[in-house]
Amino acid sequence: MELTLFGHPVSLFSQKVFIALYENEIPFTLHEVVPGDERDAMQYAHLWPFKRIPVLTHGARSLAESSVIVEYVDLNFPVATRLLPEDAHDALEVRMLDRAFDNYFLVPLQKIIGDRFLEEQQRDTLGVERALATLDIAYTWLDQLVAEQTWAAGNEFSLADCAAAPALACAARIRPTQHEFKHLLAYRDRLFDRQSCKKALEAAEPYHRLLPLDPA
Ligand SMILES: N[C@@H](CCC(=O)N[C@@H](CS)C(=O)NCC(=O)O)C(=O)O
Repeated sequence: MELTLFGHPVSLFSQKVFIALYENEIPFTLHEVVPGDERDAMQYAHLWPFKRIPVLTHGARSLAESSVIVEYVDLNFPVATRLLPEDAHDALEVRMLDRAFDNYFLVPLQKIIGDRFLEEQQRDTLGVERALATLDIAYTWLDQLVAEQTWAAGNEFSLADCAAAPALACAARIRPTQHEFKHLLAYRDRLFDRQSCKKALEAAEPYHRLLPLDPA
């Protein structure tokens, strides 16, 4: 049974899933859809009416939400690198970190970039300021988290790192990191050197010139 992913190389949440799939060389077919494109969304809106990507299909089953998709793949495919630890408490820690990368990096980044597409009078200046403040807190939090460990949840690469790579790549453009965050920068280098992350992030590069990614 084939895995089909509705997603796009430039979509941050799709990148999280690409990294997980590349990490264990799990074959899949990418059904490329442009995020926010109404015509494209009609191809998967029957599966997920929120019209957000990524959406995965596997036989008769369909799943949405990037973290859930990664967990599904991790559960159902024999893998070399488990992205969720077997131990239930360790798995909770990974899920918590994954939520932090989504909610305090990716969502604020979406807010900042999304706002730049709006007409002047529609813009949400306060919302963008809050998103930038959240990113600054997230940088400080992450710098401490990775001060003495290789990956977000310790010594094993996990779902949390799959979320961290697109988050840090995009944040580096919108909110360039100050040099004082040396642990974070070293962690980011480790992520960017990892084959699965490199592949997913490089695939997004050609699309970046289409997006308003200037530093805030
Ligand atoms: N919580 C969702 C977020 C998905 C999401 O926001 N995807 C963006 C692309 S990165 C999207 O589909 N945007 C289209 C839109 O907002 O219309 C997940 O983890 O998959």
